[in-house]
Amino acid sequence: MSKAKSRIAVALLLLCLTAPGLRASELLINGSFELPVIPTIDQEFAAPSTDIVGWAVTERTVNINRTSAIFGTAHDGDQMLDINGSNNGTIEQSFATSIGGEYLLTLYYANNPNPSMASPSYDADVTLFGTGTLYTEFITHSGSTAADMEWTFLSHQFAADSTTTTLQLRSRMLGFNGVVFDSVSIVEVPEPGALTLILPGLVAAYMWRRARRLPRTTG
Ligand SMILES: [Ca+2]
Ligand SMILES: [Ca+2]
Repeated sequence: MSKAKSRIAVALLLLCLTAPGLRASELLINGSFELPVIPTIDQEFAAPSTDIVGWAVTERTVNINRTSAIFGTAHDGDQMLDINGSNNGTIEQSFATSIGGEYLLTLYYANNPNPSMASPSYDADVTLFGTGTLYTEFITHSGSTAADMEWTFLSHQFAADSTTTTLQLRSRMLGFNGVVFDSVSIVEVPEPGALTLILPGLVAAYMWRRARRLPRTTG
């Protein structure tokens, strides 16, 4: 392969690795609820508050709980969200979307295992708003203990219908303990068209590697 062709192959490879739409970059800020670092094992945030980085508490109260013998183990990092502070809270985050673009929401949920003020089960809504309601899921969880949170996975792919989409987590019950959330993520799903564009680059890179390897094995 000539030097010029090699250079083109390298350029195509770099394009493959950096092409927008192929890398699943995170659209949410602080989906693991690690910020702010709370000074004790739990802290309450009352509406209206934007003290939980990236999020807005819009109704009543929520807690951030830290991994501990009372609150169990966060799914990721050291902190998690209890959607009930001392009562039923709501928290939201808006993010930029492209109209018609496909996105994937993933999160883990459990329930606050604190035996004090325990309920038989814990209820909350997970909702996505665009121009209207794009998705809403009523979730219920029970059985979490500090030793085993029994984190449950939720995922949902959706098409955005506006330039801003809002994720809302909302408690559906009174009380000090609620559904706990962690590892909340939204990423753009690559369009099939992006892969078609990128395929020739991958082929060129493969051919270039082969061409470089062949002289060594034969010579
Ligand atoms: Ca976390
Ligand atoms: Ca609480």
